[in-house]
Amino acid sequence: MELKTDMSEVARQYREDGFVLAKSLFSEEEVSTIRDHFMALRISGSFPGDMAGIDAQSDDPLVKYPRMIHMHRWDSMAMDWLISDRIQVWLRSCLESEPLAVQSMLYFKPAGARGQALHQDQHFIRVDPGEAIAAWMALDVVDEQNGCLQVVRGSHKLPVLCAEKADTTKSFTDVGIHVPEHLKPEPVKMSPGDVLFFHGHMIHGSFPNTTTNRFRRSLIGHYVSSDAVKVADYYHPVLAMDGSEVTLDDSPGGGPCGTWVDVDGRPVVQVV
Ligand SMILES: O=C(O)CCC(=O)C(=O)O
Repeated sequence: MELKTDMSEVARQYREDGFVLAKSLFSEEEVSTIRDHFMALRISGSFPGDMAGIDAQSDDPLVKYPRMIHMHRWDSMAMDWLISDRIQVWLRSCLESEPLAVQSMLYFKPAGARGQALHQDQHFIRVDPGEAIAAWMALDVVDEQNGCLQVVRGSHKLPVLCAEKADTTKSFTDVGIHVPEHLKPEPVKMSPGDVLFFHGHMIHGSFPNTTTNRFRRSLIGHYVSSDAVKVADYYHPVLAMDGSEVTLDDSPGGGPCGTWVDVDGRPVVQVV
């Protein structure tokens, strides 16, 4: 008997925790086609945006397998996935409105690769008004050993926090945010074809891939809600879910951000 997902429960969980997991949204066969396609592309040469955030002087496995960015602008498989019906259904339930697509990415994260410091996507996307959301699909079994996604449950209720210098021995990006002791990141173990949907304010990132022989590949889409008027320049052109372009204004970077302050012995965020 086919078990139907209760989409009102999906919406409730997303609002409560800032993320929700869609198990087996794509089949093993679909995932293996996507994985083979992007591995072949990666091995074939370089693409715009390849080395973003990576120190090319280091002997880093990510220099050999840098992430791909905005592939949907030149690759139909990426576009098909980004605006696929199954992704749309979950996005609509989480956002409770129509989504607009702003980015695709593919992380290869080979054995030994650094992770990405904890951050909030809204720091980069700057959607205004409205909210950002990510769809993060595992292309391998992902666990703590190969550097699965780490999420801070409930942190989507925080404002955008001020970026600080990240530890670049563990992160390929050099900015991250400080997370106080009481907000522990938790690992999200996933199987190929599972998709994690998470809020643009939710603190997330990943730790290094400490295995010697396993990739941690993931296909990622970023979206904003259709009440958006502005997004950061980098995310244009913005697409409706039928692939047509939607005109939004540029959102300036460097808006207000929050820092942790101590109030009566409790850490709280103060926006400056
Ligand atoms: O996959 C990762 O390690 C981080 C991905 C991420 O930060 C994102 O998709 O926004």
